[in-house]
Amino acid sequence: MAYSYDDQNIFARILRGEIPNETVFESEHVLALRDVNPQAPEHVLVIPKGAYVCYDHFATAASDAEIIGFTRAVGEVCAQLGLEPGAGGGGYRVIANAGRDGVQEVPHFHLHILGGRPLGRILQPA
Ligand code: DGP
Repeated sequence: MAYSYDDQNIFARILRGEIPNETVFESEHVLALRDVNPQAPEHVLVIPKGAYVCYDHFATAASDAEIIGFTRAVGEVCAQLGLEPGAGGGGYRVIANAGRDGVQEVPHFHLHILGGRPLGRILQPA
């Protein structure tokens, strides 16, 4: 799938240092930051530094190093926030919105990590 990437999107601007953010983790390929409009006590966005529009774009076009780095970053963030159920945390939910039906607002791939309270069912009935 060919995607065109808008380099003026808000996360591209954050990655260029044009807009401040509350960083919780950073590595060669990844930035994790607190969501500006948190939906739970813990709400962190994990974004690749590369120019990928959504998850399927990242999954098909990113290098192995980027994909591994991204996946490891999710683990690091969960540990840092104390959410890991296997380590006594309450658990969490990971969400990736994509496109129109997924109600993706920012066209730079990101995972939401949410936790810190019971999150309810994943979807409401249509
Ligand atoms: P979505 O594209 O619908 O998966 O969600 C985009 C999220 O990005 C939304 O939860 C709010 C967050 N967001 C939007 N603008 C900013 C910003 O300038 N800074 C931060 N930290 N988060 C933002």
